[in-house]
Amino acid sequence: MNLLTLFAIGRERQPDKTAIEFSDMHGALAPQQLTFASLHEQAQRWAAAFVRMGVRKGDRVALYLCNRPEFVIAYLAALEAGAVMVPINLRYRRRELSHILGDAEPALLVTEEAQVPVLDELSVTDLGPGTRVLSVDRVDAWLEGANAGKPAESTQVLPARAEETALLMYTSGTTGASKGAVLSHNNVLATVTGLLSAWAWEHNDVLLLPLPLFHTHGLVVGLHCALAMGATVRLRTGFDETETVNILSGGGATLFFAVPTIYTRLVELLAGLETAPDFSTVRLFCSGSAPLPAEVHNEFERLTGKRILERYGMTETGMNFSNPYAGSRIAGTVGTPLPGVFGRVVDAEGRELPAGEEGELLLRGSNVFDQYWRAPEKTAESFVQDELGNRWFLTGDLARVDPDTGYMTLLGRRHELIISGGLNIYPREVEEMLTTFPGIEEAAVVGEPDDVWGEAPVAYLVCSCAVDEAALERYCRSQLASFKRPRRLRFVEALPRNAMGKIQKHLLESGG
Ligand code: MCA
Ligand code: AMP
Repeated sequence: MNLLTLFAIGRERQPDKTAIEFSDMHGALAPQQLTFASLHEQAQRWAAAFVRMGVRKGDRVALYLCNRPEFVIAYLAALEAGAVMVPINLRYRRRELSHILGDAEPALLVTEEAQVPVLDELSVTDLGPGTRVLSVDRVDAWLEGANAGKPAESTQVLPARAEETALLMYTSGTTGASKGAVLSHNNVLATVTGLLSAWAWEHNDVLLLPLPLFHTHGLVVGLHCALAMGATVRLRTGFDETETVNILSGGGATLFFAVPTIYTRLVELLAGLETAPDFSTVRLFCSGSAPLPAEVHNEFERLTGKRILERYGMTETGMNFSNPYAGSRIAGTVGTPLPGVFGRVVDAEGRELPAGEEGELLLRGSNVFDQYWRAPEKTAESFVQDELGNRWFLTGDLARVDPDTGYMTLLGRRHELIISGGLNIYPREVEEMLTTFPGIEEAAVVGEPDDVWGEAPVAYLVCSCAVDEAALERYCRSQLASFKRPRRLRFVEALPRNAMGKIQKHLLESGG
């Protein structure tokens, strides 16, 4: 079994049903509807072209695309061609792109016309000599070119085995540069099959999906489950409050998956309406990727009568814990392990702690990745073996299991990760970038609570001369994805350090 065989089960149930209903909230792309059969047929044509262009089994095919049907076609085509798909965050700019492309060395980079200005900034070295760039907006031209005069049998590819790699997903690294999590078909299948049963997916489900397909949440939790079940995805290029409320109250979706920031924004909108919209046809609202504040959880229920199901996952592991579909969903918790996932909370010495005590969460299960791409040392640091020889992944998340309910609460992170609107920011990366700006000698970036984004990065700067804030802002925008840009700058004489010279960030976080 591989991902394509799982998707075939969904497709063959009702090939003429709508797989993807797409509309672009920005109005730049035309609305589209694709049936399962036509999605499959196009993916096969694209796959044949990919193979004829030289994509071989195990090669990487990177996607730098917004949410649109062509993302799904290109992804399925990459799998059909036996390749590994590398999704890239669309907000990434030259420095971030250059790192990922240099590390993944894709044979193909599939993109769209709207991204050409960003890609134009890349040099040949950024891109790598072996990477060919294709725009989905010029698909006819390259399909024709690739297929001209080549025999059809040259495109036959052996189906991927379960242990072969399906996805290379980049996740922010504690050391600044992001690292690629290597996910096998098996890893992803484990998450998908676990969720299909845990959340009682049905083939007549309709999922409204505003989340980007370049992250696990949109791609695996959303798209994969729908394809496997033969359910329809209403794919959006982003989140629009009003359209969301209209679709959900108009019987247009049975499922809605989002990050806490989206629920915060929905609550704000709903609280201002004179009459509460009727969401009775939506059977499940899910939240994940960052902590859902209990206040938003409860307020959403008060306004809609619907209790959000909160779950917990990671790029490296797919989904791990979930509140129950049938049963009590407790605010501030992520519930219990999904089928086949094992969790253990340990102290600093790695000893397992009893329920009720706080420690780092370790995970194992078929869903857990095997290694970071081309980074054996980082891989080795990220796993420990127990007395029985089981390999546990160190999540870096601090957790406690309630001794009465057995539900887990996430308490924070061992590393300094900031999560803004469901997107990860590693302070070290921002700090390193800031100190390349003339006049900035030292920088410390910390997360501060933010009503909408959950957390926002704030930079404390030690400067040798006056710094032009507007110029610094422009510089940040050119060097970093915009969500990583510090939202506030605080100029200080010196950063607080301990006797070892290490910056004491907790003093900055408390405003000291
Ligand atoms: C957009 N902006 C942000 C963020 N998103 N700033 C901080 N944090 C953010 N997350 C800024 C832009 O830079 C821009 O700033 C301004 O907001 C408007 O941008 P726009 O694109 O219009 O924003 P939006 O469409 O309203 O986006 C908000 C969003 C989005 C829908 C909440 O951030 C989003 O899709 N977040 C979810 C990402 C996700 O799927 N995460 C899962 C990964 P300016 O105007 O200054 O330029 S984690 C995961 O997959 C794990 C496994 C898991 O458990 O799920
Ligand atoms: P990523 O590296 O993008 O895969 O993000 C994974 C991280 O998001 C996890 O290690 C958690 O810290 C965080 N996360 C995901 N879901 C939740 C949740 N429901 N509550 C709190 N944190 C979460």
